[in-house]
Amino acid sequence: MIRAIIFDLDGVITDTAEYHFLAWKRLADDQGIPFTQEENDALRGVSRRESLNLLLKDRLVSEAQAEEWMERKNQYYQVALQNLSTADVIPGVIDFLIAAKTKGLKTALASASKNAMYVLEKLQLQMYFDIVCDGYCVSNPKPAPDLFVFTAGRLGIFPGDCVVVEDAEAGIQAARAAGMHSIGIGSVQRLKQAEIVLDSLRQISIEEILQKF
Ligand code: B16
Ligand code: MG
Repeated sequence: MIRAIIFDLDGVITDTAEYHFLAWKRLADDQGIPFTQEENDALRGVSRRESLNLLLKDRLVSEAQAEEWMERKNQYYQVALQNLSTADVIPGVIDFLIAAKTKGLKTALASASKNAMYVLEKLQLQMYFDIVCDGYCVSNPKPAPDLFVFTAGRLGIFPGDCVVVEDAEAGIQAARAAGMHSIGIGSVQRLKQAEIVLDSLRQISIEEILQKF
């Protein structure tokens, strides 16, 4: 029986993917590395380190350089985040969170981002989540199940009684590896491993989720 819904942040609650892209693009331009919007799609949901690896392809950089580049990208990203406001919450999300609470479900945020707390504050959504787990909570990023298993542990709920809402292929793989149910938000092609794929949380009710799982 479903007792908790675990939400990814970027791509599910808000769309900061464009800000991530612009920050990586600026870093790539600084360093003379070609990087396109299409290539950015592969960075969805993966950690900062893995994002850098994908951007570098087979280019080699020293560890010190990699650290400095990730830090610089993060500074560019954080400047962009200053513009974030309540208007950036994806439509339907707040109604869905309220409906989940009304049905007595636990709600958690589980994001790979180390900026998740700040983003949540800017969106003024902290009060809708029982707990928040971010990129500081575990060392093995998605597609490893660690973040979701950690989140279920903190909620005190069996993984099989959790539904994960994710926009990234790596996130759906992590949910499956954790033994959780999964709802993908986005293209069926990208999220074919999810049990349900939707364009928006407005397309499903909490009652339907409880019936389905
Ligand atoms: P940061 P999510 C992920 O957030 C983003 O989708 C991904 O593009 C980013 O690289 C990752 O967080 C790490 O973010 O650099 O802010 O720590 O989708 O798991 O909410
Ligand atoms: Mg995401």
